[in-house]
Amino acid sequence: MTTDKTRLRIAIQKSGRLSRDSEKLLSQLGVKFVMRDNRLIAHAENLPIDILRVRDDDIPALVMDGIIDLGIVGQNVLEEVELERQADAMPARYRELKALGFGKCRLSLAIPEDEEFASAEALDGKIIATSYPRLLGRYLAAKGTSFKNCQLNGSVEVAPRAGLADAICDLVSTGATLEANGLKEVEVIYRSQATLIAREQAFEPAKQQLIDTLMTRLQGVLSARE
Ligand code: PRT
Ligand code: ZN
Repeated sequence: MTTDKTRLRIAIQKSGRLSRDSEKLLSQLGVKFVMRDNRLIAHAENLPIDILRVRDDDIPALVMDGIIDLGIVGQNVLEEVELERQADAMPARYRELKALGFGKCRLSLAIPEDEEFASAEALDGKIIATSYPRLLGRYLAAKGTSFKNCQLNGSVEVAPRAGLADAICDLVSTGATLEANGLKEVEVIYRSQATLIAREQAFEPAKQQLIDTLMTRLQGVLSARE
């Protein structure tokens, strides 16, 4: 299956914490589609829309490069990629159309539960394991502090016990993962939820009209939830 450029392309997470809510939201916006297990692309049956299912980490760059028109992604991933691309002088612009109210979590500093926490500044020069070194770096830099990066894209919570890091900076929702690993949350550095983004470049009139229709419906869906 291929996708044609005149159709509106929307990227969502293929399989993960945002997938079900993203698919549900598209249905609520009146987009009719059938997701076949492993397919990358689903063509909407009733509108000129193609849905692309990819890793969440790939969504920001696809939108920033203008390859995809719209994307649904966590603000945490979006801003981390934005900072990374800015540092690499790559296209990093997009429009945030609407925060969606699901996928809520916080990015927090956590340390072994038997250790005292004075302040984020007291972590200066310590090794911190994280998948979000740029968000963490920005937060600490604003406090005049720096850290040694231990980049892990999974199993971040085991790093202190494994002797790899002094602290971690990871996503938290219930706190159960931290607790199970003998860690305590000491400072929230960023709050996140899923958000709808659009590429920066203007759309041709037909696509823009379709987006306007979807946005009007989205307002309705979000206010009905309140
Ligand atoms: O395969 P792909 O790359 O697409 O998926 P992924 O494994 O990178 O991402 P996924 O599906 O785990 O998360 C997608 C997005 O969901 C994240 O980028 C966040 O925006 C959002 N989200 C919301 C979360 C959580 N809540 C969350 N709790 N992402 C991850 N977690 C993890 C966290 O990393 C930790 O391991 O859940 C654990 C903590 O949960 P609690 O409940 O024990 O505190
Ligand atoms: Zn991912």
